[in-house]
Amino acid sequence: MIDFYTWGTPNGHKIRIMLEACGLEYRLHLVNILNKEQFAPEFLKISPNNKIPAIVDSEGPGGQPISVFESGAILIYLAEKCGKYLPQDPRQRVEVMEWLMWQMGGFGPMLGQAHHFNKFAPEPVPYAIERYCAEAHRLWGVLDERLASREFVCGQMSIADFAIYPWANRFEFQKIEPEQYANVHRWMEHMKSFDFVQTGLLTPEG
Ligand SMILES: N[C@@H](CCC(=O)N[C@@H](CS)C(=O)NCC(=O)O)C(=O)O
Repeated sequence: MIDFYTWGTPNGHKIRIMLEACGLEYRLHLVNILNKEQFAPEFLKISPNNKIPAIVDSEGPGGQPISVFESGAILIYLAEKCGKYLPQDPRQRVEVMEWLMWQMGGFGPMLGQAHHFNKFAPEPVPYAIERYCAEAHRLWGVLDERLASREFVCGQMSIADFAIYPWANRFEFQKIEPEQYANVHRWMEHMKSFDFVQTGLLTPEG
């Protein structure tokens, strides 16, 4: 059994999509980050950076429990546990790692800033809005180019798709119209057609 600590945000959604895609049994624990529940001492024991998502797998390596924080690490852990969505072939595997790291290091953090300055900042900061909207467009352009010749980000469906999709799906917070990026738009429509993706996005946010 996997205890899954989450909230209704893109980083949480990506893990739920993976759990659903792999058919893993899990218990959902909502950590209300608006109420600062991520700072509770019990939660910090499994997620020392006070952020969702985190998991505790009662049947970790050697049959012993293990906790994992950081969504990229959780996706890799679950992919290795299930033997799915992370190819064994070294060249294919490195491609999935590249695009997972692209999401973890760029697409997520930069779009997170766009969300903040477009939706949540207490006052408008034009320089920041311009900077992060421009970066959002640049990143969507990179993804669009990548998807021009592929059905999924790395050919076959992988944890890279699960990591990237929930961020793309928040396009309105980024002032992006997906139709502007035809290949991303096609891929998003395809991703959305999977029941496990739909369920993965269900976690409430307040
Ligand atoms: N690099 C982390 C980022 C996680 C993250 O930013 N989580 C946000 C919600 S999407 C959070 O828990 N924020 C609460 C806080 O910063 O106090 C990951 O990918 O797991």
